[in-house]
Amino acid sequence: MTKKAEKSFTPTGFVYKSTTLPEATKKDHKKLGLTNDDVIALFREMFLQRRFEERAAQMYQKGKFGGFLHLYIGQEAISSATNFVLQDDDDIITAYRDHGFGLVRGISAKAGMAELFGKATGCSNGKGGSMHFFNADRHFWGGHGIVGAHIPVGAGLAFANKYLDNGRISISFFGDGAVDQGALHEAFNLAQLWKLPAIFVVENNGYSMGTAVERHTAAEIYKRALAYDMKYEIVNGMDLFSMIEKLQEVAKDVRDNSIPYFLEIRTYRYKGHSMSDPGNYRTKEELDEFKAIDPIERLKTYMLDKKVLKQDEIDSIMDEVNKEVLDAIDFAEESDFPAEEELYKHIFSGDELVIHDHK
Ligand SMILES: Cc1ncc(C[n+]2csc(CCOP(=O)(O)OP(=O)(O)O)c2C)c(N)n1
Ligand SMILES: [Mg+2]
Repeated sequence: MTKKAEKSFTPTGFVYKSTTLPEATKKDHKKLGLTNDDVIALFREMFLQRRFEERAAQMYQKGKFGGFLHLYIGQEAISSATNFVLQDDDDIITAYRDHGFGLVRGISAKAGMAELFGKATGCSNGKGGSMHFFNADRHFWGGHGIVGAHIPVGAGLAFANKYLDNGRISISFFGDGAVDQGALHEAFNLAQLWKLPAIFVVENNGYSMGTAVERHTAAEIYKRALAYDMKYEIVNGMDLFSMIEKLQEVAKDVRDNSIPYFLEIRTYRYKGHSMSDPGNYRTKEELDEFKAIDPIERLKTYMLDKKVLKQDEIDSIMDEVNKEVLDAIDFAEESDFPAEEELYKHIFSGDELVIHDHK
């Protein structure tokens, strides 16, 4: 028998405990150690992720490429805060909603768009597609399609870092749909037993495909940490500064003390699960409530209030990003598909991937 959702996911009033957002931080960016230039760069980067995906969706609808396309729109504060706080050689791994992490971890808009188009100039040489962005140079280990299966890989990256005693940490992202997979529990158990320097992050966006979180999981998600005596926090993923503040604290603890940590990030995806999802399982009112706390719009308002930038300066950054993405589309269209013999490459280790740096 299915349990009928009492009401859907809202950011404000009480509906279901798992989906109540913690309050956004009221902190000034300078108190978090950010300069005005940092804030501007973070805004640009978040907007690049957004615009890249808006255009990718258009290209998909025009039939320029096929397969799956899962958009990260609404969740961009999480990838940007992560890349800002972590060291360049800390290891990041995520599931299939991976374009944002790829873009913040050094994959150019051109290499990303070409990958979506299946072209040889893409970040995975056109053979990975949307779900398999990857940039080993910047310690971004993908892009994984099987729900929960990459969580033990994230623990393994932390194990390697501990074994090599190199001071690096790993951070693994997964959706709320992954928390009841056995792989998560195996990874949590060993991570805590072996005190691995690993941050495990659930991006709780309220839904696993079309199933609301209160209909697919039996208890508050952060409580998974309690069974393993693991430290945990709940973070507001719709607010860049809340994310940065918490990650600074947690990354330091994990690095200094070699311990695992679990973060439940509460966030929202504005688009459907993938391009074929019309999103009939949620109301327009719910969507509007979350749009009112859009992390990018919120940052724009903050920059204007604090006089970090004026409106025309924000507009010119957005114009520049628009152009960067349009150029990426031209580049992807003009690039070639991989040659036939490429089919047999990169199946076993030893075949080096061609790294394209299309800035
Ligand atoms: C083991 C496994 N079971 C089922 C699927 C099909 N599937 C793909 S995405 C998805 C939903 C996952 O939702 P969530 O973890 O909340 O991530 P989100 O899409 O919200 O980012 C499912 C069930 C899969 N890819 N792997
Ligand atoms: Mg989800």
